[in-house]
Amino acid sequence: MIAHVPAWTSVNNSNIEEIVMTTRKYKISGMSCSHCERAVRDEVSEIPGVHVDEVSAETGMLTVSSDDDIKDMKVLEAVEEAGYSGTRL
Ligand SMILES: [Cu+2]
Repeated sequence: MIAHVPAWTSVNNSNIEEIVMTTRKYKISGMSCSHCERAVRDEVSEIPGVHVDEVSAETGMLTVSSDDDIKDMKVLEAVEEAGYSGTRL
């Protein structure tokens, strides 16, 4: 298990509004190497407001976060666009 420190932990210094992050995990099948990870990362990163925290061919896990709603359909469509299939965990 790789410990992951979210990118936003050091970002929020504002007292004006609290930023609530949503994190979702997906299981992706078919990824076998770093090129697969890159393909998934690139496609999912194109979804406005969605940040890819982690994608691993080894575990088949995709973790994304957003300060807005995350639409599973959009994420899974992007995964399919990259050539893989995924399910929400
Ligand atoms: Cu590959």
